[in-house]
Amino acid sequence: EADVAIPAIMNKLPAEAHPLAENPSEIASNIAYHARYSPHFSPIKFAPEQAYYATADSVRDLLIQRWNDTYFHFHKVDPKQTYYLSMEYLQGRALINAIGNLGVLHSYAEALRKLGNKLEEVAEKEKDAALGNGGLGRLASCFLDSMATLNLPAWGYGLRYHYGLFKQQICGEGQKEVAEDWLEMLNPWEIVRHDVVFPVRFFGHVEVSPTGFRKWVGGEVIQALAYDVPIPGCKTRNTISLRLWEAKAGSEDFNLFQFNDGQYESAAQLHSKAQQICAVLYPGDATENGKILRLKQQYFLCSASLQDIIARFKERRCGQDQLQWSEFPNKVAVQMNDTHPTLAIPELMRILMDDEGLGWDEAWDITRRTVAYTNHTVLPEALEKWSLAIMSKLLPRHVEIIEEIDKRFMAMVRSTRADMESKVSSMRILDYSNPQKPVIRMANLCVVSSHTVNGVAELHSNILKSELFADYVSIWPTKFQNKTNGITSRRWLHFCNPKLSSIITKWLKTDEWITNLDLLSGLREFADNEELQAEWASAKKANKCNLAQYVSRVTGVSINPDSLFDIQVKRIHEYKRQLLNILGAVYRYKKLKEMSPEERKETTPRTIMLGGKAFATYTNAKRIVKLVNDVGAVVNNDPEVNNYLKVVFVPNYNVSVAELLIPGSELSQHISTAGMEASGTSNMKFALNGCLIIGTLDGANVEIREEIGEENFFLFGAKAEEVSRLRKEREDGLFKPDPRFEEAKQLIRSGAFGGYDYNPLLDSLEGDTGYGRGDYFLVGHDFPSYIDAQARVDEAYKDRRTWLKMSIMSTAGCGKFSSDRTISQYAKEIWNIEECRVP
Ligand code: NBG
Repeated sequence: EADVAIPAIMNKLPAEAHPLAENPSEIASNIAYHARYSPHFSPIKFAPEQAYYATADSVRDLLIQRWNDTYFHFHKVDPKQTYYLSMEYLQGRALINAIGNLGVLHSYAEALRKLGNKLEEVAEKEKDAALGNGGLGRLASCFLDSMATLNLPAWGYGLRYHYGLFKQQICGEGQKEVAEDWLEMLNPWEIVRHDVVFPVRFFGHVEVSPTGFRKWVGGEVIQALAYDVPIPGCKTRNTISLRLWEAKAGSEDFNLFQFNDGQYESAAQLHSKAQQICAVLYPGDATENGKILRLKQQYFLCSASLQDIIARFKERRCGQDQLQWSEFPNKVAVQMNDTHPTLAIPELMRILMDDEGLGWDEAWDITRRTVAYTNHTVLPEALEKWSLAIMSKLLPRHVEIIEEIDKRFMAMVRSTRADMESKVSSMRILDYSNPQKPVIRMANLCVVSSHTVNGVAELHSNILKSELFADYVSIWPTKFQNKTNGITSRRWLHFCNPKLSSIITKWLKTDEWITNLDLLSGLREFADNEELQAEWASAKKANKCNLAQYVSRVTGVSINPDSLFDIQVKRIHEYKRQLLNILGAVYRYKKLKEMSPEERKETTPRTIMLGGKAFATYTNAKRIVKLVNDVGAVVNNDPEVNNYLKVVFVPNYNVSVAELLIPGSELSQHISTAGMEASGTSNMKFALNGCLIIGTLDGANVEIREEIGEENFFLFGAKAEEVSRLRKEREDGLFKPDPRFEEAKQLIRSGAFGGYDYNPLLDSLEGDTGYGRGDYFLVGHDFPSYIDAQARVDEAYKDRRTWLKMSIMSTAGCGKFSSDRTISQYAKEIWNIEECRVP
């Protein structure tokens, strides 16, 4: 009772609204006001959950004011503006980030204290906005933070999924997926814009007028309704928008006659179709229905966003007699985050030609100058291909436009580059290699139609230029760029690791590093300093204890905060090689078992933590999750070794879990097969928090190692340029497995970790099974050098001072990996936009 009643202090405080309060007393009375008059709860409660909503409501007032100021300022100045189109955003929690960026974190903490609550406890009540799946979605969220902080006129567009991806539960069978209920309670961070609604058509047919004018008609029309999530910049008033579209049907689509006749389902048919569109991220696409739904989602995002962009372009030009469409690319930059928003290309063409009456050449010139494409993967199975048949059914007019782009592209190559005739069939957009089932290659459509194509780390961009897109490079040598990914230092150091953050501020004598991460290099001169090392170690220890508590709460496993915390968290995928990690853990277990008690005491105690979601239909990934859990169950309960080794699977990895894991980590694993991880961004987050990396020369690891120094990085494994030769050797039977690799596999096959049949999973590491390409990911080849690198880790950890120095050097070398750096490069080198700061 005591903690649910309104605390006396709240009755003493005037429950007045001071919407723009920034001092603790006014904030407290503002929170009290929202607790009483916001209608979400029965009135007398003020437990942390209600306190969270009242607090969020009060922060929202601040955000809305700044959002309005920003919108009007952009409207007045009318700068060129970027629109970032992404199917995914992994926003995580918003409260601490918002009050932190607004510069009122301490005032809010104080205000809540006055009201008898703790900010950390209140903040814990927020559910993660998990509208994404992995690095690509989190990158989009980091980018928004940087766009706002850099005062750039830039916005994000996405979809408002009701159930996100899924929530991962771990049970005896391994991973279980359940719907993510992040919207179950109200979401205080969104503002519904009932006046921003656009119609989006599906199916139907193309009508041709007597003058040859083409128009798409009929089919079903769903409404896109805008929800704005304000994104505050750090140390600025600028607050931009993440506009999320919700699908709905109108009252005119509700058949009252049928409903009263008892035909409830058919009466509200369109309403239920609308609901399907924003139900979940990446619905299963094994069936044709599933494919149509995914394509609907993609088109829904593109069409609604482009209509909105065009409406704004017109609004800012109202009063002008004639719209200068050629001005459009000077005012609008559209960035496609991977191929999911590719339909923005034919949609812009369609609107310009069919609705605005422009001719092909003019529409094409505008489109090409407007759109740019970021590639995030070279995995062939991840490069989207859509069946022409399905696309024709759902978007008949867009297929005409895509066919025309394809035709003109081929004609251009043939007329200007006769030498490339043999390449035309692989470069063109439509793929007729199976004439019964032609497909549209979305990446090819992006490359042909964009003014700029970029990769996300040096190595990845080079692979794009020399392999995946090599033929296009010979046609358009200047179209391809690199933009190495980055992360926001606000969320990924300053807010998630306040202890380390204060130490850094103290030693650098400024907190400027929060918006100028290069300043971290100033820590290098103190890397040997004993006092800094002691402070550094004590912050790490506190974060480890915090993490240990969490792990014990969610898994029941108690872990030793003095052991080496070794973490690998990311989506489960064979190329990311969680299997290498767990085989290494099994090998370590076996060696510990073989040791005498005295010998064991000489080893470095380890806690190996893994986490990540496996896609629901990806069998081997799910087997890996189960294997980690099964190995943990045996190792953690083995009294002979469990003081020296624990293996823990951390369930439901998401942004908030990352915010706990990363500050408490000492070693993290980024061990993908070289050439396969486009960049990785968690590698940057770990390194920034003083965690050392064991990794391959892949993705951004290469640049991280360059920046922090090779002596501070545990390197192993094949290099990207060796991979195809090694695969060939493997196919030719020339591969000789290391006995340690055989031992580890054998122990699993022997049933030491329970009765589940892991043979199919392990077989993927042998001959011609799994991917059908026998250990395609080269786990066997890299295993011995991985084990050797792990031995170097164990040794290094015993030398506390050297380890601390390496840890400080990691943080100090991470300046380059600020998303502020990445976004300023996009702004200058791709978007051509400039700062537009609210006065
Ligand atoms: C992912 C890559 C990561 C990369 C992120 C962000 C996709 C398709 N790609 O390596 O696998 O860090 O994108 O660029 O999700």
